[in-house]
Amino acid sequence: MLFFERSETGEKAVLVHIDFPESREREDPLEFEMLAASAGADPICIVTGSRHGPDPRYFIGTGKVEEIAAIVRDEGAELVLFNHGLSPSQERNLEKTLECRVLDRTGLILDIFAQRARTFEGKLQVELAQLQHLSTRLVRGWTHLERQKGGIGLRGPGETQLESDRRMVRNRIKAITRRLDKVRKQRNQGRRSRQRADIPTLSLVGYTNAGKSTLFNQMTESSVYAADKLFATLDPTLRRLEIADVGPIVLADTVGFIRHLPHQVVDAFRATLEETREADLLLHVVDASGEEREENIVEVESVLKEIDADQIPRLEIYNKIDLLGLDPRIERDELEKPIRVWVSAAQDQGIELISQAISELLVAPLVEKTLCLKPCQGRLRSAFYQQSAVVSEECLDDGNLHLTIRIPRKAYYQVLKQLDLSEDKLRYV
Ligand SMILES: Nc1nc2c(ncn2[C@@H]2O[C@H](COP(=O)(O)OP(=O)(O)OP(=O)(O)O)[C@@H](O)[C@H]2O)c(=O)[nH]1
Ligand SMILES: [Mg+2]
Repeated sequence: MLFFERSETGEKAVLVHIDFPESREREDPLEFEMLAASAGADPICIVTGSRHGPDPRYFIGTGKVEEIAAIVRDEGAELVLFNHGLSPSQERNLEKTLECRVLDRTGLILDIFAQRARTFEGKLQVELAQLQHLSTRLVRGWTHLERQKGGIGLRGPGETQLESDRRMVRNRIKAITRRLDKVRKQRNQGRRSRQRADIPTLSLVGYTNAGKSTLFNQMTESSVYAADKLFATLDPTLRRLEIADVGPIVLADTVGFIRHLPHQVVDAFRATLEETREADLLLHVVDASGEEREENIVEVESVLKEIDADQIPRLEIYNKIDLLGLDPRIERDELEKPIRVWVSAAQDQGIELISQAISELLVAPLVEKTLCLKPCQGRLRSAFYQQSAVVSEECLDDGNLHLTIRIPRKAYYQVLKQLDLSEDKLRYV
């Protein structure tokens, strides 16, 4: 057990972290401390231990339960936080014995989400996830809600408080789901019109606290909430900006990833991830100074795979180089393609290199060709003129025409499609 220096602001909390040496999913006690602080709790100490597997009744052994109960009593703690998922009955048994509120890792993360959500959609999503988490905990014997005497009009004839609580939760879940569907439809329409306008969308992704929002601010010179807290951003925040040689793009800031994100939460944040899934380019922001750098990269990559975003081209942004004493630079592969940009978002170092790399990656490859057109292909000729794609033309004696064009690949294929032509029907010089 380890006592912390205290800030004495939030709710006094005892943290519990158990190591399961045989399990693959090992949580990090330091990250847990940051999570607790991000939720606004005031951690007074962390109780650690090691087990082969969780105890079915209390998750931890009875010896540990007594140890924690003593701390709760002596220190007047208001909250016990577990760095693990607890079953509803474990949570209930612990609350009864410790005589104190108990929150598991999912509950803790949801609480942070609830405090940070900014947009209507984000708030709805968090509430939904919280209700879903709560509904599994509304079972007989849940003492907090089982007040036998309910108010008039609060319950139907013969209905217990528990049943009416359940019904209320169910109805609320339905109502929120309906509203979310509506909000999502509207957002999809926004996305579709962006696609029609052919504006490339870039999404900042990365482990929580990597510096995505700070970078987003630097790139857009807007002020989005950035803070040294986990999950500072919850809603996809979109801004339009101009990139040289590319034109307008839409940049999206997204919620940070974290190891073992509880599944309810992943579902709840599908909207944020959907935005990512449809991006043209992902900027993967990495805290280059972080001790867990490699593990975090692997974690982010695996989440991207989970949401089917692993095929999207990637540019890595290694951030916080000021802490490593490095200079900003673009790192390239053997074909000179930018793969990684080293920057400091907070110190405004290397931001222009990011724009340069984006521009190199996004500028459409050009088609530069000379076509031999027959006199009957006048429509094709004028279509290229309409696109300002014609560099020169030369009339031949046989009535044919040599047309030299220079046009972005995408526009080239659009022209062919418009005229219902396939490439192999054309003659090149
Ligand atoms: N030293 C240093 N700190 C940085 C740099 N960029 C960001 N930070 C700090 O890192 C912390 C996290 O930054 P955010 O921009 O909120 O991180 P984020 O990735 O958006 O985090 P979430 O939204 O929580 O996922 C803040 O305290 C920033 O000031 C940098 O280049 N150097
Ligand atoms: Mg952020």
